[in-house]
Amino acid sequence: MKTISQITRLALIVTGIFSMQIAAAHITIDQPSASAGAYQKLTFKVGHGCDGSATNVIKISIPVSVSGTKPMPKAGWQLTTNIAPLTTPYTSHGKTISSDVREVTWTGGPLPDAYYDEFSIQVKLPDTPGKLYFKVSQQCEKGSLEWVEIPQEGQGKGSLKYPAPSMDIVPVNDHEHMHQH
Ligand SMILES: [Cu+2]
Repeated sequence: MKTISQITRLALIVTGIFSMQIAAAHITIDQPSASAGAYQKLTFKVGHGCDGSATNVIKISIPVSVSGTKPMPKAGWQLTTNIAPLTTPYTSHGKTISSDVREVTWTGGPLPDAYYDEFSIQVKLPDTPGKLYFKVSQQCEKGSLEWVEIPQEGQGKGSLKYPAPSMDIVPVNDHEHMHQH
């Protein structure tokens, strides 16, 4: 016969496992690392809604060090971009580029909490190696989640409730070496 306290303990364990799964299902980038300066596809994985509510808007902020962003259209979602002038224009294919995409928004769905989906962009990554963060706003039929937290020096990502999706920009040679195995 189970006592009340045993049942409570079991419930706590189940809740613990469940919240671990939630933590593992944040919005993340599928590509953990890529070479500096590379033209790279980045896939943002949306693992859950807002506290059970279906997702109907995903908005990605593009860091200033990232250029030439091209979002991938998705069936059932309306795609919009926010283009802003650049403080430092650059040259691409012999043309001067003086403005760039700073925000990409997919509106539609809705993507039920029980399902999973992916949103992709193609970008030119920064030439400087380091950690790269993309702030994402997830809006749902009920409520919203702002994936904007950036860990402090030495702070683990796991301690953040709503970490901004991140990736590592590695020196070109390191990355080529990694893929030779
Ligand atoms: Cu999560």
